[in-house]
Amino acid sequence: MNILHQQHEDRAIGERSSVKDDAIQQVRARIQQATCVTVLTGAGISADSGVPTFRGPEGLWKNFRPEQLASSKAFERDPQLVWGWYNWRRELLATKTPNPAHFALAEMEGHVRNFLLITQNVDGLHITAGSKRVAEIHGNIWKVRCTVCQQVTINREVPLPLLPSCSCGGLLRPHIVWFGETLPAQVLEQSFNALQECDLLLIIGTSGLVYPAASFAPVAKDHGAYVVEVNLDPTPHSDLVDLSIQGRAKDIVPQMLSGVF
Ligand code: BV8
Ligand code: ZN
Repeated sequence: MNILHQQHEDRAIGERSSVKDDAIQQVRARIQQATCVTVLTGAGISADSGVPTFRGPEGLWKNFRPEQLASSKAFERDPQLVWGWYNWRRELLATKTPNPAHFALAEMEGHVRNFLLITQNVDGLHITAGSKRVAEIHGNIWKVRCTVCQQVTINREVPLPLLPSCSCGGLLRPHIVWFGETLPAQVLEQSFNALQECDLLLIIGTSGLVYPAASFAPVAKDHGAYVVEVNLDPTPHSDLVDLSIQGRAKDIVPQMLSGVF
């Protein structure tokens, strides 16, 4: 790389980082002004904790299409295979801890009167980081539900028996929303209210491909919210949002909140 090109490259990097710094400064100002903040997170926020994302290179679905495992049809067909997969993820997650992005959001919650963190993640890391006002719209991998009496219990046993059963004798399943299953009405209503009322929506680490979560940003935008996206790669939302900041959540999110409160 010749000197000129190097200088040009440095200038571009310099320019890019100054653009990013300006963007982060703008978000800080928006957070300071905001009275109602909603946050939407996806697998990307947990990537920096070593949790594989769904569509990333080490993505969970690398070998399996989502429908093959995360669906009631797959569970009816072969509950042992589905439980084998969820046990593998539970063992992996049992060794993972929240990263600075999770902690920054838990910190932020303490300073904003109207706040809701909507997550697509089932890893429970937001709650572990101290977030309280959380809507886990796709469920939680540490909860199980009986397919007979529908009782929901928290179970952090690792590993679980391959076909875990309930006290009533019924087969347990992960208390998770599978593809083709509707989201619980309560968290959907809570989420849509927060999207319609917020004056700032932060979208962090999601590819924006899975519905209904993929429809949330337009709802907030249509109700006048300022929408900011933080993601490693561009997404279908990047043209819709007011500000799209590319980078790692563990770096960008704490910067967005530093010095604000
Ligand atoms: C339903 C639990 C009623 C399981 C999950 C409309 C149009 C088309 C299809 C549909 C539609 N409506 C419904 C559907 C069908 C389906 C759907 O959306 N299919 C998709 C594939 C097209 N939706 C459903 O089935 C939903 N139910 O709608 O019921 C109904 C039913 C039938 C028909 C009509 C209506 C249920 C969806 C929920 C399924 N369960 N999870 C489990 O976890 O085991 S979804 C699961 O996948 C996750 O929870 C998450 O939602 C999604 C993965 O997306 P992301 O989290 O965004 O992760 P991904 O890897 O894709 O992206 C990570 C991003 O992070 C990347 O952009 C990357 O660049 C970035 N990143 C990486 N590292 C970092 C980073 N960013 C920052 N920092 C880093 N370090
Ligand atoms: Zn039962």
